[in-house]
Amino acid sequence: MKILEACFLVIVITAATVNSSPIADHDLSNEKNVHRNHHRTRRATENEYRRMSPSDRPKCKSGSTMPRPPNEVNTTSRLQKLRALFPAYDGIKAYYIPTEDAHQSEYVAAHDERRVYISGFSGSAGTAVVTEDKAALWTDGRYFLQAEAELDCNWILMKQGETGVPSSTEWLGSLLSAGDKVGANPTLMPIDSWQVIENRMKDKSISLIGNSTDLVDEIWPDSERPAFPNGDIIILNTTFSGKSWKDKVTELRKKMADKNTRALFVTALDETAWLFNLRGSDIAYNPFFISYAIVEENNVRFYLSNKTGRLTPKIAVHLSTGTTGDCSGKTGICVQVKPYEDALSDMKNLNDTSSTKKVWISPASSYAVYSSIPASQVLKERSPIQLLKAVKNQVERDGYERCQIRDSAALIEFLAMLEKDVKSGSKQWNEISAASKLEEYRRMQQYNMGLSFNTISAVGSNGAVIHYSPAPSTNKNLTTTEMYLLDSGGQYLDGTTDVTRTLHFGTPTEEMKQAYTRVLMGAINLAMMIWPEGTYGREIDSAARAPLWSYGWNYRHGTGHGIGAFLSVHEGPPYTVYKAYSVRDGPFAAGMFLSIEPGYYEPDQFGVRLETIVMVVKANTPNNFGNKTYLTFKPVTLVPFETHLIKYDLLDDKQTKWLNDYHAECMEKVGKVLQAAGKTEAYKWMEARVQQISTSGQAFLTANMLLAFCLVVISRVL
Ligand SMILES: *[C@@H]1O[C@H](CO)[C@@H](O)[C@H](O)[C@H]1NC(C)=O
Ligand SMILES: *[C@@H]1O[C@H](CO)[C@@H](O)[C@H](O)[C@H]1NC(C)=O
Ligand SMILES: *[C@@H]1O[C@H](CO)[C@@H](O)[C@H](O)[C@H]1NC(C)=O
Ligand SMILES: *[C@@H]1O[C@H](CO)[C@@H](O)[C@H](O)[C@H]1NC(C)=O
Ligand SMILES: *[C@@H]1O[C@H](CO)[C@@H](O)[C@H](O)[C@H]1NC(C)=O
Ligand SMILES: *[C@@H]1O[C@H](CO)[C@@H](O)[C@H](O)[C@H]1NC(C)=O
Ligand SMILES: *[C@@H]1O[C@H](CO)[C@@H](O)[C@H](O)[C@H]1NC(C)=O
Ligand SMILES: [Mn+2]
Repeated sequence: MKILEACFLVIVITAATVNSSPIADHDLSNEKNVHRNHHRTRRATENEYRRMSPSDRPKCKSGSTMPRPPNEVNTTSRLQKLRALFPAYDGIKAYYIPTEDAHQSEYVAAHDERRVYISGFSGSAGTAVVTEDKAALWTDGRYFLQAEAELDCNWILMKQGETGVPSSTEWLGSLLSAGDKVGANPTLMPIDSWQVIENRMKDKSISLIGNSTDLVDEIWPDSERPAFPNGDIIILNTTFSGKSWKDKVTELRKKMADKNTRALFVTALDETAWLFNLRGSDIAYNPFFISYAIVEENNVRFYLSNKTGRLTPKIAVHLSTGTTGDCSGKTGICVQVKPYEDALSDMKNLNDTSSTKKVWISPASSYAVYSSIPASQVLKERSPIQLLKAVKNQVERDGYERCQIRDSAALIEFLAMLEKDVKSGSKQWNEISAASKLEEYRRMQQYNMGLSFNTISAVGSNGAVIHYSPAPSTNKNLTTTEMYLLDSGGQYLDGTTDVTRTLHFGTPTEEMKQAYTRVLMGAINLAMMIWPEGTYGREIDSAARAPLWSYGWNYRHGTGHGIGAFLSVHEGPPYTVYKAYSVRDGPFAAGMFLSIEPGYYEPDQFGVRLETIVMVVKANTPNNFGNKTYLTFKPVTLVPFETHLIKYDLLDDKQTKWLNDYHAECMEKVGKVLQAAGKTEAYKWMEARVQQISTSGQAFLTANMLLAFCLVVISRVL
């Protein structure tokens, strides 16, 4: 349920950077401008904020006879219990409940779904604020309908981005008085969010305070709360990771020395998994284990729960640690394993006023981590692991290409079978049954470790809902008249995949072909792009949009995201998001992998998205102005496009050549595998799609035919 739009970080990024998230920092400057320019209207607005009430919502109006949706959650007693804790919590008047876990993970374990528990709203983005007599939930446009249904009539639904909707601090400002206190768990709130809320409320003399007790944890009975995950942990062999954890620690220490730091505090779960060459199963679709790490000049500490004894003797050997995890009597590099709960107190102990060296933390750390030691001792900068992880080593690159071939083969085999059934009508498929069958095909592949996100399997109008994920209530049958958008991916020991293809099993309309072709042209344009090193994704994103823009079309999501090596399907840097300036961005570098996924969505009719994973490689240019390396992309996802959806006459020669080369490579690498495995149907499906097109497309053929006709006529005349 959390993973609804797993594949849509790109949209989340856009939403977080462009839309007004209630607590995002970019919002702050907007708010200042609003205050300066519209000072006179401010009082009236504040009164309106104060009067906002759950009865503004249709089903909650007094006398409403609308039936209560079955997914609505009665939160009356939960809210009562929460409010009862306010007096002991230094007399706070309101409490923030964010979506995040302590590691700022994209997806959180069920155990950490505090905002879902308190509000009943189960979407992946939102912030709840509870005062002594009101409760409000902020979420963005993807979730208005879902929130309206799930929130009971204790809640005000704050529709972010709609006019007249206050930010959380504006709302609190209208309700509270000078000297009042607002509480939040500093372990769950990112540094920026905390500081933005704190600064905005300063004007009103309202303070934000933290307390090591989480109020939702206090009221959530163990009997109702999913347990702390404690999933199994496996060792990732260097035949897949390409580098031992010891070498990674050595590299990190060099980066730490360059920045004059004495310790690195590691918060992100994909970073601890990468660092120790371990993979877990605490979070759906992500091979992570809930943990922290501290790397210092002379020791390495690793914090995680061992309640289920998952730290096996094998892992102790892998980490060169004693079975007690304490490194005593060990010579050489060893990982000290400590209880998860000790991480923040150990961070506090890094406070060393005598040292000139700082402690390196990521800007994505929680405010609790940041405030553990004096700000003067903190270097708040992108974790050095981010870049080391994003630039894959040679072993990872090779593994990546191999897993993409297997994954492409699985998808092709599935699509060949699906098309045959849908066209012949011999078997009825729907969005859900198709997604689960595809999962079976993936799971049969070597090294498969499950899916990398919840499959987006969308027929017709469902494809136009960007965050769509099939559910029994919306499930549609596959037909020969509607488009089918399929966005899916797998986890493999040697890599992570994410691929989208859009299909039509009958005769598509002109508009469908126009949309498909323009999206394809955009994908090809970006894939062919050559740029000097140092370029950011946002600077070349428009190449993918140009064929849509020229037709007055566009799409409301980013064009690409980095992807992990048996880690998260979304990782940064790099990101390719037009106009989005995010601290998480970084320039493209050779050896990074990312998606290229433009789309077009015709509301209530269909959606088109084409997503291919590419590797950043050195380009062959005649010059290298500025002594720079010039870079380009090499596709590694190898699934052919739909020939009958392409209007070849729209493609220029270079685009056609790219398509021809791509299809030849699909045949060469995946076709071969299918043929060798005797998968005749799948091989034939491919063959029908990889026909080489002459470089001026249909137009060229027509001209040739005309010329031939003329020659015949002329020769007859002569
Ligand atoms: C919600 O639960 C409370 C008791 O906790 C009950 O009094 C109330 O009637 C319930 N509300 C609805 C709408 O069912
Ligand atoms: C934190 O809040 C809880 C719950 O209100 C309270 O019991 C506890 O004493 C508070 N702790 C501190 C250090 O104020
Ligand atoms: C790693 O893989 C190599 C080659 O397959 C194998 O020989 C070795 O035993 C593996 N190591 C571990 C710890 O599994
Ligand atoms: C983890 O738990 C197992 C089983 O209880 C135990 O044998 C092992 O020593 C523990 N490891 C650490 C590092 O605590
Ligand atoms: C850090 O240590 C100094 C000196 O021991 C102390 O005065 C200060 O309060 C500590 N800071 C924090 C945030 O714990
Ligand atoms: C989907 O197909 C099933 C099985 O043929 C059929 O029972 C059902 O009515 C179809 N649903 C729709 C919405 O057409
Ligand atoms: C580029 O590199 C060449 C050879 O290393 C050097 O001679 C030249 O000065 C450099 N040019 C610039 C602009 O740095
Ligand atoms: Mn993607």
